[in-house]
Amino acid sequence: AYQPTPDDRFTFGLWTVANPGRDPFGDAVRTGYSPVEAVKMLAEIGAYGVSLHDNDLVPIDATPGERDRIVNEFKRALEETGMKLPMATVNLFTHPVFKDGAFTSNDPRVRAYAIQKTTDAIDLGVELGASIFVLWGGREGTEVDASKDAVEAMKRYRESINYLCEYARDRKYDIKFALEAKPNEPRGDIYTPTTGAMLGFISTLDHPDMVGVNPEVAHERMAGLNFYHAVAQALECGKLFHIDLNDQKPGRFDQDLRFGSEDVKNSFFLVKLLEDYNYQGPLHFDAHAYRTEDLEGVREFAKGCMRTYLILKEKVKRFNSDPEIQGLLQELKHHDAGVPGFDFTYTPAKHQALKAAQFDRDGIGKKGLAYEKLDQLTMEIILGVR
Ligand code: 3MF
Ligand code: MG
Ligand code: MG
Ligand code: MG
Repeated sequence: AYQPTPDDRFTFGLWTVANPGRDPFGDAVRTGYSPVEAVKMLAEIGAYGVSLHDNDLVPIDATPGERDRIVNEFKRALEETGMKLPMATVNLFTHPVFKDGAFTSNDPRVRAYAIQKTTDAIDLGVELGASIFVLWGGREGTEVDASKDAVEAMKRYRESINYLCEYARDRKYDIKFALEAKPNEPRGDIYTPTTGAMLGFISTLDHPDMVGVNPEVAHERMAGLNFYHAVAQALECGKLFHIDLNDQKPGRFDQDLRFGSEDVKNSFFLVKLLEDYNYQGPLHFDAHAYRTEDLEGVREFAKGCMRTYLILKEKVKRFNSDPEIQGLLQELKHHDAGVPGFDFTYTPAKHQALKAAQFDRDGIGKKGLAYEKLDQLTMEIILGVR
């Protein structure tokens, strides 16, 4: 049981299992999996596919000949294992040229280079079969607000995303963009810091239909937000194009912990949301193994991410078919009779009905809602005794 298969659509960033365990205070502790090794290992443990940044595969200074050799070798690994590559992205954060931003840099040469690098990365992604292109603006922000007009920065950001959409349309690429928000790290503050802020930004683009979001558990939780709520909003407006699954303690540096290893309850509601609403995109892990681990530990980490998702998926089934829980939820719906003549859409006549309605304010306010019981039953399902 809980053995993943490609039908489960689990994917991992190449950078996740390649992660060498470096941190701001310590050196690499392991040589992570190379791209070809990662594809083979992940295929063995039942994943569906992988994703990549351009430079996870092709070094930034590769010659065109080297690029083609590397890409062909990687394609062969995908073919041999049957692994897919549904998502690609671009690294606009490692090289010093991006130290003060990419699309929002004050320097037009940096902005132009960022667009050049991104369009090349889109070509690479499409060549490898990607239909989703993620953009995480890790360096799009500031420490020194005197240095950059934040209004101007939004305009530059919009101009760049509009350019990328035009490029994809001109090339007739079957690709959509997913914007990934993060409140801070590596910048002191990053622009459009939450999934909600991204959704607002998207509605100002030239081709909003081509652009959605890629929310990440750790990123919303760093800011103390409820990730389940953030994803629900994105899903409800048809913008959940992709998702980065991991885990995180609130208010800390970006920990990228194994999925479900920290906040089991929020993870449960996240899985419930994705399953109940039939999210069909990749279930993508953007996390890494603890710094204590060797390659065997990295493999255990990857297995654990998928296994926990499948366990929580089964818990969701239990929740959805538990007679006592469903009874409580049913009772909460008994108000559905509502108010005669009023259905929450405005017409002058319906508003007359609303104006005339009598509400038992005190009675409604007094009645308990039995949420203690509901939550305890939910916890007992999660804890495995129900
Ligand atoms: C950083 C991230 C990034 C993005 C990646 C995809 C390295 O916190 O989450 O992972 O997910 O760049 O766009
Ligand atoms: Mg992250
Ligand atoms: Mg990270
Ligand atoms: Mg991410």
